Amino acid sequence: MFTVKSLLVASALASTALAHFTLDYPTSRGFDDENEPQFCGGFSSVETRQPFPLGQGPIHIDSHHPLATVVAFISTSENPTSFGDFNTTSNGTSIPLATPIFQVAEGDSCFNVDLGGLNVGLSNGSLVTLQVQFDGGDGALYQCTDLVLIEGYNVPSNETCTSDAAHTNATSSSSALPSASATSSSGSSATSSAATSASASGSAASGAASSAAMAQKEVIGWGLVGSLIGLAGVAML
Ligand SMILES: *[C@@H]1O[C@H](CO)[C@@H](O)[C@H](O)[C@H]1NC(C)=O
Ligand SMILES: *[C@@H]1O[C@H](CO)[C@@H](O)[C@H](O)[C@H]1NC(C)=O
Ligand SMILES: *[C@@H]1O[C@H](CO)[C@@H](O)[C@H](O)[C@H]1NC(C)=O
Ligand SMILES: *[C@@H]1O[C@H](CO)[C@@H](O)[C@H](O)[C@H]1NC(C)=O
Ligand SMILES: *[C@@H]1O[C@H](CO)[C@@H](O)[C@H](O)[C@H]1NC(C)=O
Ligand SMILES: [Cu+2]
Repeated sequence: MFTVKSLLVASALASTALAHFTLDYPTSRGFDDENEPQFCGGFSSVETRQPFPLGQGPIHIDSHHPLATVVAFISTSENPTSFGDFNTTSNGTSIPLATPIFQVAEGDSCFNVDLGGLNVGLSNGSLVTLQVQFDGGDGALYQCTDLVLIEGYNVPSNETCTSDAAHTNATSSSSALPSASATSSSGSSATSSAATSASASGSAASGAASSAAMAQKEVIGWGLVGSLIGLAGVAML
């Protein structure tokens, strides 16, 4: 029994190790480490919309990986259900990425977006969903937050970026668009915009992206092993 208990503990630890990154401001729809590779981190419904500046506003994330590649993009759909909804508006206008592709170190990072400046017709009161794509070497992960854009909205003063990671550590310009792979709504094939744009710009991030795909399978494998160990434990108890 002692061995089984050890295995159960090991399985719990393996799951905890998947706590890849969190979106801390604006508040995320939700966080579930196992589902973070999926569209919107597995949270597919719109949550309470938070006020957010129509002009420059800050986004806070917390990375649990030594080095990660990050990009943010928005949907102007009131209920986005696919990566394609983050690519074009309802009338077919392309939506630029909300940030350059950039890198962050482990821990808290802050970066600014200027959603009104994307020139996709946003104005005071516009409803958008912002999605952050993060790749720390074990595959692309996602978090979403639902916003209502307010002209002149003042964010809480402690949320203002003291250093803007998106512009300090950019590996590409922000003119790239979410790419073809963004059609898929499955997490694994949706390494999407960041990976494609990064390789187009010749960045080292592309290598990271392909090794990330393999690493992601490894993570899924560990999840299965964990579940099997868990089942075995239950059966023996
Ligand atoms: C589509 O919508 C955008 C934003 O509202 C607007 O600027 C653009 O002119 C529209 N384009 C067409 C083809 O209707
Ligand atoms: C923006 O909209 C809010 C309500 O949605 C309103 O209270 C505010 O006055 C508007 N601001 C401007 C500059 O129009
Ligand atoms: C700002 O303050 C709020 C409320 O005290 C807190 O929940 C949040 O974590 C703080 N944000 C930062 C970036 O420290
Ligand atoms: C930029 O990336 C480096 C690691 O490449 C990291 O140490 C640094 O903190 C990052 N800067 C910001 C503002 O996140
Ligand atoms: C995204 O927009 C670009 C540019 O308009 C287009 O080439 C691409 O096919 C679109 N991808 C999706 C998934 O809609
Ligand atoms: Cu991770």
